[in-house]
Amino acid sequence: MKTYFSGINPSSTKGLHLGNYFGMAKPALDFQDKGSCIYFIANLHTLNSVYDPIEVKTNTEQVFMEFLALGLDPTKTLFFVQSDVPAVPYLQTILNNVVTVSELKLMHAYKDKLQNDVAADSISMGLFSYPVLMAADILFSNPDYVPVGQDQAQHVELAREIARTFNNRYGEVFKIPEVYLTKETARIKGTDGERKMSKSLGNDIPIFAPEEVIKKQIMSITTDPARIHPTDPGDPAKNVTFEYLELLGYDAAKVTDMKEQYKQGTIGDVEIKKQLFGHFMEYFADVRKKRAELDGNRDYLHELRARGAKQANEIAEATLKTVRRAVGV
Ligand code: AQP
Repeated sequence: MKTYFSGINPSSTKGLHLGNYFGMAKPALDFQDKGSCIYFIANLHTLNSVYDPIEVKTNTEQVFMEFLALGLDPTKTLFFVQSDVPAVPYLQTILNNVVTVSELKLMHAYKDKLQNDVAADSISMGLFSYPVLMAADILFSNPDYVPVGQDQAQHVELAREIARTFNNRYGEVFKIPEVYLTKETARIKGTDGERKMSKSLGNDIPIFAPEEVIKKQIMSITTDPARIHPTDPGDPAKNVTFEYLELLGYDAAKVTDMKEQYKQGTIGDVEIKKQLFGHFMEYFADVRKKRAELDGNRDYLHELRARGAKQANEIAEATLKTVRRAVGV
């Protein structure tokens, strides 16, 4: 049976967005019936961007609930919180020695910061070395596949490289995991219609936010800039609203019809966005309800978290024992 491993960084108070859902959560959750799954909340990674302890704690609990609401089945899947498993950062300390600074300088999280005019010397070690922590996250459970969105594929590649280097130096310890990308949904565009949907860019549509927040985000979607009036002909390819409607399985004939009207200038952007908003709320109605129910059941969540921690610790400690023996500590 194949093993699947993935996680999410609870770095925003807004929680999971449409990009996280189609890029990672949905494909990852679909594997629950096909193999053995290990999914986690990467709250140690959050520390490289969120400095308010209350926010870190609240976000962690929130995303934990959201994953469950989206369909994570704890009877099938090992589900845990990263900070509950200290063997993982211990493993990172060891893996730091099988990766070079020049390899880390090629990682997009670091390069993105530099592109945003942040001075290299002011970037924290946490951010710079987070791909090594991610390698430790992945490698401790020796998974076969890591389902992620396109932006994280490079980090999985690095984890593979780290595992290869480690194995060459110390003998076969780690399985080399494969990245799993769902081609059509690996990079969901943000509401600006260009960049990747991201919590930090503010171009996201959060799934569990209050209705008015979701509505505001949808109504702010950038559409064909050449179209000033609803009666101007527009280019559907320049309006990401249509992509979202298709992604969310909106009636295909209606989408085709709306695109035609868009080209002819017989439908307004507001009308299309209203359709998307209504459909979005309908599509996620059940999971939003489930999330609210889970929120009222804190004892169950604590019990689940403790159970996941126990199982993940057993696996991580066994791997760490092998790794420590291999390196001689
Ligand atoms: N727009 C996206 N399209 C497809 N997949 C995406 N993912 C994120 N955005 C998209 C995938 O979701 C998983 C969890 O992501 P994460 O939150 O841990 O980290 P991220 O990729 O850095 O997500 P954000 O929203 O862009 O966060 P910030 O702004 O904090 O950096 C990953 O598998 C990711 O690929």
